[in-house]
Amino acid sequence: MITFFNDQHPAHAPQHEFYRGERVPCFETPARAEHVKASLLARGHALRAPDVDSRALLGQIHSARYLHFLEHAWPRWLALEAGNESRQPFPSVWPVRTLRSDVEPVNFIAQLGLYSMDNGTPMSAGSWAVAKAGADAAASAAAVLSAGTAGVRGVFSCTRPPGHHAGADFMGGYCFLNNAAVAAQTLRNAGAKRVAVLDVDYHHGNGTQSIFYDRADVLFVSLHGDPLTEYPFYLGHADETGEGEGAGFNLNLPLAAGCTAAQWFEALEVACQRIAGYGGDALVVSLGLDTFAEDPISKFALLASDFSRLGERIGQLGLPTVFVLEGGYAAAELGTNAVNVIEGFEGC
Ligand code: Q9C
Ligand code: ZN
Repeated sequence: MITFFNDQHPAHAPQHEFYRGERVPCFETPARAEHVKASLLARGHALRAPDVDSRALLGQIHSARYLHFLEHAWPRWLALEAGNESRQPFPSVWPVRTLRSDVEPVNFIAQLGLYSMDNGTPMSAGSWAVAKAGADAAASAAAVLSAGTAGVRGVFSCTRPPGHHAGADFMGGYCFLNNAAVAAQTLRNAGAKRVAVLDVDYHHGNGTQSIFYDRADVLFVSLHGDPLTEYPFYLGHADETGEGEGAGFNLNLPLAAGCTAAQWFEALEVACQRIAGYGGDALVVSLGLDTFAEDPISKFALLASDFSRLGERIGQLGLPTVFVLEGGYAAAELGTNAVNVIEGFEGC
C-alpha cells in the first residue's frame, strides 16, 4: 500500500509523562513509528514523503488561536527560564465549568491549560514541526486517494504523534493536530460528498467526534473502551448521536475493558453496517492498535491475526480508504499489527 511516512517524527521525543502519579518514560515513542516503517519495508510497501502543505486545511479543523499557540509554544517555553530546553512544560490549571476560556491569559502555563484537556500530552522541541508534517502526511494520503489513481483503493498515513484526541482548540492524549479530521476534510474539499470516519483505537476519538459533531457530511463511528472507566472519560458514550445537522451522524460503541476479541468483532460489525448504510464516498480509518492484547496501557484482547481480519472487514466496505496511524504502545509488535491490517485490506 502507498504509505506516506513522516520521517521528521523523531524530533518529537518528550522524555516523560505522568502515570499513576509517577513520572515515567513516555509510552508514545519514536520507536513505534520506526517499527512500523521496518515492517512496511520488510513486506514490500513503498514509502513516500508527504507532498501536500496542510496549513490551509488545519485552518478548517483547528482554531487560529490554538494553531498560533502550538506553533510558538516551544520557543516561548525556552524564553521563560534558562535550562528549559531539558525540561517539559505541563499544564497545572484548566478552565473548567464557571471559569472563562474566551479570554486567552498571558501566562504561558495558563495558556497551556487553556489549550489542553489533560496533563498527558508532553511536548518537546520539534513537536509543532513534527505534528504539522504528520498533518501533511494525512493530507497527502487523502489527496492521492482523491486523485482517483487507477488501482489505488487504500493509502496509509504513517506518523506520530497521533491525532484523534485533539479537538478544534485543544491537545490531549499525546495528540496535537487531528490527522484523521485533516484527511476527512481533504476528501471533502476534493469533492467527496460524504466521508465516514471509523475509529478503532482503544480510546474514544473525542477530538474527531467533537470536530464533526454538528455535521452530516462526515459520519463518525467509534468502538472503544467504555469511558466510564477508560480514557478520555468525559466523552464517548452511546447516547452521543450528533447535534443540529449532524444529528444521527455519530455512533459510539463503548465496550467493557477486558472484553473478548469476539465481542469486539461484534461491535465492529455494527460499525461497518452503519458505515455501509451511510452511502459515503470515502472512508478514513483512525488506526489505533492499542486494542492489542499485550498493549501496556489498554485492556482489549486482539491478537496479531485479528488485525488481518480487521483489515479484511474494512476492505469489504468497498470504499476508497485512508488509514491514519493513531495509538498502539506495544512498540515491537506495532509494525506487524499495522501491516496485518493494511494487507488484510488489500487482500480482501
Ligand atoms: N498518562 C492514544 O492512544 N493516558 N492516546 C494514559 C498515562 C491517556 C492514548 C495514562 C492515553 C491516551 C492516541
Ligand atoms: Zn489509544
